[in-house]
Amino acid sequence: MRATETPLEAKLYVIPGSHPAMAARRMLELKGIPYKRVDLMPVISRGALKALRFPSNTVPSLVIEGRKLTGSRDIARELDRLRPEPPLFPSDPDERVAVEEAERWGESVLQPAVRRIFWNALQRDRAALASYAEGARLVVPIGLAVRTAAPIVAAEKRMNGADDEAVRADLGALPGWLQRIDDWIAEGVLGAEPPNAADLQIAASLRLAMTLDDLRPAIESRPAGQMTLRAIPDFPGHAPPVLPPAWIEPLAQSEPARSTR
Ligand SMILES: N[C@@H](CCC(=O)N[C@@H](CS)C(=O)NCC(=O)O)C(=O)O
Repeated sequence: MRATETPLEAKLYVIPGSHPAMAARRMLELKGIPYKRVDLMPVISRGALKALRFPSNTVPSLVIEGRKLTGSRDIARELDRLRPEPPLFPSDPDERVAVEEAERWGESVLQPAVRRIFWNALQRDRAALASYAEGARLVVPIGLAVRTAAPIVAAEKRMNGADDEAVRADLGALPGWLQRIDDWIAEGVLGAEPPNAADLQIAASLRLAMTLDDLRPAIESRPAGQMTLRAIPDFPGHAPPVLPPAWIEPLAQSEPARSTR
């Protein structure tokens, strides 16, 4: 915070391992806004946020200066309004349009796809769940939360449409999406320092994807993976390979080291 800036008070509601919630955390950190984090259990979070009268029942939800906001994109805009430096959006109108388009795509296409892949993978190996709650303060002990998580994981898989067919299609589309992100980096829409709102939106999803050993090799060595690690260096959680090898094949073929391009 600069000497002339008024202190801001913020409380951020998250679910451990939530990628859009991580995007919001990084926005607050980059702007130097201290915040209290409230960790919620998935599914149960919905009732809690509704009872707290947020505009919607998903995380990230934020209370700042007495205002209640839900959604990573709304939060980015409000934080830029309250604390303009460093900006999350470019001041040049054309550049802003490009960043907003990448941000919108990141939220509406990549974010739900990574969520589907995540819940499908975690249903195959629930033991990995505990690693995503590292450092979280839940109302029940983490061990107990994980041991009793089967209905929650099943509900997430159902609510997010994370069935095998959808996830296989997501994995088939992922190489093209990674190329699209690499292209945005080459064009300068993404990848500058400090990260903009689209960097954080997209990096949060790729960072969660990189906690899955099935996906990390295809992402980490590309410009998209490097941008991700710069924008979001730390993300709790790790899942060993669990997805059927045939599903990963399109991704393995797209790994730069094996590419013929
Ligand atoms: N697109 C919204 C979506 C947020 C969203 O769906 N968040 C998930 C966690 S990643 C959530 O709150 N899910 C409720 C639940 O898991 O019960 C955003 O970017 O803020």
